[in-house]
Amino acid sequence: MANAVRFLAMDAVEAAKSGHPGMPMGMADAAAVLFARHLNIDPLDPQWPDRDRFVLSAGHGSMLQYALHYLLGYADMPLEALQRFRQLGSPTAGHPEHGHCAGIETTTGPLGQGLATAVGMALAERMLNARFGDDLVNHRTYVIAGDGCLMEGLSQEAIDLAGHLGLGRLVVLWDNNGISIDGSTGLSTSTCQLDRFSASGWAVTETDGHAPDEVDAALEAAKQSSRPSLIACRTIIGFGAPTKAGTESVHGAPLGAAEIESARKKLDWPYPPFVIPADILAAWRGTTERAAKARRLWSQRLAASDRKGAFERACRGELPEHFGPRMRDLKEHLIARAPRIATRKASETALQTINAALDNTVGGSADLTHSNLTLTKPLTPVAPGRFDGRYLHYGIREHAMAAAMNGIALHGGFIPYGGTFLVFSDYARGAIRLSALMRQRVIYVLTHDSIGLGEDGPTHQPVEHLAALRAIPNLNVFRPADAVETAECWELALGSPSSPSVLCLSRQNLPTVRSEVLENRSARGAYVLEEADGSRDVTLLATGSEVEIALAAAGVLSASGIRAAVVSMPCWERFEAESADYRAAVLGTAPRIGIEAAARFGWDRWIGDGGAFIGMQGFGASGPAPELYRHFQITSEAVVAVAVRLLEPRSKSPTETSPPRSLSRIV
Ligand SMILES: Cc1ncc(C[n+]2csc(CCOP(=O)(O)OP(=O)(O)O)c2C)c(N)n1
Ligand SMILES: [Mg+2]
Repeated sequence: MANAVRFLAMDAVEAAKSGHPGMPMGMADAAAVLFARHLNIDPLDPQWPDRDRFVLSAGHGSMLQYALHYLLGYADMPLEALQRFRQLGSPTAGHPEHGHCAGIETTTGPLGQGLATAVGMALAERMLNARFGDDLVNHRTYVIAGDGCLMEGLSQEAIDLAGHLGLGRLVVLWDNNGISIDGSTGLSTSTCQLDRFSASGWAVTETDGHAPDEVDAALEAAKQSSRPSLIACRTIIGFGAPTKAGTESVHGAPLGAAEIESARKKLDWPYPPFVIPADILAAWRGTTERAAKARRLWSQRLAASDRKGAFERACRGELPEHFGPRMRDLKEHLIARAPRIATRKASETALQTINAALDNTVGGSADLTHSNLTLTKPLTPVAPGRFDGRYLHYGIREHAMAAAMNGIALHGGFIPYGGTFLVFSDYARGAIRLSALMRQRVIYVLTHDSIGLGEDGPTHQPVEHLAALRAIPNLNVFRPADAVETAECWELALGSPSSPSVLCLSRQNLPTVRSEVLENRSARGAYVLEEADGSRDVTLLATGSEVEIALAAAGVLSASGIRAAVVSMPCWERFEAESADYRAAVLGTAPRIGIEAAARFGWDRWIGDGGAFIGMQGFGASGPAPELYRHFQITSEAVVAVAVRLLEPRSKSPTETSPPRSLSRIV
């Protein structure tokens, strides 16, 4: 049965003239034991909520999983899909892509991500179990990770977190083949992985990955463990390839016809490419009966359960009907009070309503709870053995927090949100990118969003981060201007089931700029907050904390007879999705000035020709926030001066039109 996996992998990579045969060939024996004897998945119902989760963290070995899916009989994995491995439009993408075919629980390929995502899945399983009990939620999360996954720094964060929380239903099979792309892993590591996992509280065992009974026994033992388990499987990469096995040459290139022919002789596999003998295929298909039976029993328990409705609602992840009205009440309350508060504080206020109205939000922070203001009533912390909580102290592990949130969202049952400083989104970026690629509802609460954080200085002041996040497709980057917009943006983030969101929030206080709550105005991404009195001379475009500056500048300009409109742009992505007519009406035809305490990158899309930008040209500095705004000339005075210059008659000579010295850095 393992040889069936091996030859399908060899043949598919050969047909594609591209791919990674070594890992599937090396791990075929261990994976066959896992899939045939342990993993509870039913190809006839791939979405069964109580299925075991399988994560191929070593995503380059994708043919291992595709071959297994064909052998198990997944309807969307016919032989033709293997024959079209890595071809455009085929479900057999180069690396496993969530959503391309059933049973791919998460997208993998960036090494280490699968392992950290699986931690989130294992956590979600325990949390859902704490709510619905063993009858409805009682499954495991299995990972196959390679040397590369374990070398990545992300793995340390993930291992530490899983060990601390005691995620006993997480089982990692390590493809311990001692080879990566450059050659022996000895070129770059001498860590004892067993000691490393053990030090973080994992149960560890070593097996011969080509001895099915040893792997079987280790998996059996892992099921009994209350700690997460590492099963080191000593394997030979490219097992069965006569001349190339055990070397880096089988990692990521077709073996070639001659080597495959010799492998057929060596492993006594006298069948043509892509042909699996009927008895072996039948044996594989027969293995699914174990899980199918478990699923049938589970369905009976669900049907008889008085929690059926609640469980199905949790799995659907829909927002309850009372959510909209409660948010509306909150916004009306905010408008009546018009608080002058930081948007991080406004986010906390919104979360008080959200976390009370919804029972499936799971908050957290990477050790910045009191800065991100992410913890509200009625959330209590999740802790070892205490999975009924709804708040995660992720520790100083931004990347694992983001990956774990992906895992929680993918698992289902919860809506995860987690906080850190915006500047440290870089530390989580690999996983944020996957949230977007996988279209998961993960919400990032990123506070301290500009030089407005003040004294902590340039290491903590994001400059290029808004641009970098806006560059990620399918990621909504929100930067609300006040408490009302913050509530609106939270509502939009929660109401986007197939997009992750980033909320960029200020540390410093901001006035309430909105005075009505007729509709969620942030929903269109940008809108005219204050129209000019008559036809516009200039349009001021701003986000977040700089909307206040734009409004002040518009006031001064209008007093001197220059008609300025102010456009608040809390979410560029949503604005981009609006009709061209709407965008044109909002942006207007007058010269435009973009104002944002960040890099200019991306702003020219909105400013167009003949406009100007006021923001950051380089890194920030340490000092009180108001002084920094003056130092970097992100002030209403600067906006006014630039507007005046823009509106000067074009006929003047170049020297006359050049800006005053003090403003030349800005324009
Ligand atoms: C984050 C990241 N860095 C680099 C790569 C490129 N890459 C793909 S596989 C691989 C080597 C992985 O070694 P190992 O996990 O031991 O896989 P094996 O060669 O044993 O199949 C590398 C560097 C990647 N996919 N992800
Ligand atoms: Mg390896």
